[in-house]
Amino acid sequence: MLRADALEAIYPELKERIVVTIMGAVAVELYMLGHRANFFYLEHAMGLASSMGLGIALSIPQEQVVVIDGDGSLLMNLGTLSTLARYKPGNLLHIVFDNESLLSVGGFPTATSTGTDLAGIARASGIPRVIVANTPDALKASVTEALASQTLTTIVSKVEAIGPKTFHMDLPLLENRFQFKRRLQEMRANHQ
Ligand SMILES: Cc1ncc(C[n+]2csc(CCOP(=O)(O)OP(=O)(O)O)c2C)c(N)n1
Ligand SMILES: [Mg+2]
Repeated sequence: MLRADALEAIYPELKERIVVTIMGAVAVELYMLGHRANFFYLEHAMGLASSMGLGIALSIPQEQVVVIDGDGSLLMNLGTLSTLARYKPGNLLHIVFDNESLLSVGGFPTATSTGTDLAGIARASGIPRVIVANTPDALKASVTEALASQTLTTIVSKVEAIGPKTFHMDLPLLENRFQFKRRLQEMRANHQ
């Protein structure tokens, strides 16, 4: 499946939720579907979108947080799975798009192209719900189920190593950062 199609299928579930993505192709694909102040595209800090999502999920337990990760990014920070599993926030959904490639920097193959199984690593790390969803419909159903389950879930979706034609986003990092921070503050205030 194309990741752009997968994102389109789940966009209605993402729209109102706190979303943290890795940098590069997937950030642009989500941005092109419609930017929201509750979306943050984590540039530079490769591998740490799930760590940031964990911190937000723990500090705003009334809101659901969705992390959009990549195979290369997750492989760089595998310890995040054991940390997520240790704290198990029920309001966190971790989606990993596995294109077996460092697509955003030219398409070098990652270890998932030679057999590393990220869903298996997530299970062995203690993530309570781990789902593999390889079609847009299956992903949409898994996302809906995961959000309803109130249980920490990692969904791994194999996607083609195809990205957007342009990586241009008319949204500087700092603008996104301040906009997102203000939105989180509003969300927290709504629960006080
Ligand atoms: C510490 C660090 N190393 C390398 C990079 C360069 N870099 C940016 S995106 C990326 C690839 C990310 O791969 P993946 O998570 O699989 O996402 P994809 O590009 O395939 O969507 C790399 C290597 C970086 N930004 N930071
Ligand atoms: Mg990748």
